[in-house]
Amino acid sequence: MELIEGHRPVTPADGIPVLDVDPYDPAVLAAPHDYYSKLRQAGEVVFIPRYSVLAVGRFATTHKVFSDHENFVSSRGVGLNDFALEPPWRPPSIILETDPPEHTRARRVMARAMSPKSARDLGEMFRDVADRIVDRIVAAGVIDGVADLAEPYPTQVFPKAVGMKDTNARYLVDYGAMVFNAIGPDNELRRTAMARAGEIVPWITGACTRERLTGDGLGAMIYADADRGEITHDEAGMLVRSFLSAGVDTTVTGIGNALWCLSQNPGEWDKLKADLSLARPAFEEVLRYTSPVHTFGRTAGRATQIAGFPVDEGTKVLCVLGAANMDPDKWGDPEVFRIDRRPSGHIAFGAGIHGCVGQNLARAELEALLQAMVARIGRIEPAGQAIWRPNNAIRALDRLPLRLIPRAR
Ligand code: OVV
Repeated sequence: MELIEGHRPVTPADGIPVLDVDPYDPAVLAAPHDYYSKLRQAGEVVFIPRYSVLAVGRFATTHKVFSDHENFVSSRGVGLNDFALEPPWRPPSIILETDPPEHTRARRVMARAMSPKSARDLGEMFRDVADRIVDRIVAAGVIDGVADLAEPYPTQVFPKAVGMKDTNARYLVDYGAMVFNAIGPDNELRRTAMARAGEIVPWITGACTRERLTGDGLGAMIYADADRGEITHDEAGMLVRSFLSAGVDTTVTGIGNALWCLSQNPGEWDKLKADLSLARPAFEEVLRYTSPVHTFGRTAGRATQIAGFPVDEGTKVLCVLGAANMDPDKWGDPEVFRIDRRPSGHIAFGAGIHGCVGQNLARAELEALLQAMVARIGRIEPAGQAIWRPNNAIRALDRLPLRLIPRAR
């Protein structure tokens, strides 16, 4: 049978609305909100003929499908390719692209490495690096929020946290772009990112070996679990690869998006300056408002249903997290960025057994950074046009010109 984007084409059940849109058109990826509202308005679940997939974007339904690991599996890939039909571009992740019971062991090991205590222990290092970088950008005055802050900070602190002996910020960011573009169709974005694979993948694979890791980082914790027999040593290497796949581009994006939100909403920045305890809630609102991971998929592992409509086994379902986090039925006024909204239950980190296992670290990184910024910056002003960097799974900025006005001391 002819496959579409590596999966079996489906015939949608009677009554499922058809949405004639290309969610992976760079123009849609750069400005997705019109697509998000059409998706939510069309129905509980829609059929997108261009890719022969179902898609969900209303909050309740997206949450339900995304966390229903029994009916909607991850082991067949969280992108358009069905790993049961075609081999994936790299050996599948043993945490992202697996189901229980295999998933459970890997998850336990990773959850321990990135526990709240682990995040607390890393706080001082995060603060030191944040202080140094923010000193530098305040002195510069006019900066690119992406090149001068969003990329340098995570690409310094995260390899340190993992315990990488040698690192390469560009490779880490570009590997992230490959991993996340690979979630989408075989389009220009994916092909351009993948063109770098020959150079980057061997470097990444090498960086995951025990010899290239210090004895005191998160990577060493994973290998120690292998020594104890909880996982194999090969699996430890695969989990270190997961750190490098999921830990860099996501936080780079979260930081860029946070700077964008705060520069566009000076009143919210003032609120944060007046009350630093809003640093964490502010980041949650950035996550809800911008959904750094905008879309991940699932595959119906058996015949099932969505909102009462029958769904065939093998159906790919796009879970549009960005649309769900902007659903007015859930949030009332989703278009308003309010740092004290406390949007508990947003699904920017996903939900259920696959919910982001690194979220404690992401929050700790952002808290340290926002603290360093509040201590030194009075105002953050746009200094030119913000430009988005389209990616099949991530909503990230490419350029963010900013003017930083130092805080009066
Ligand atoms: C893109 C992504 C997200 C989460 C986990 C992984 C990758 C992984 O490689 O495990």
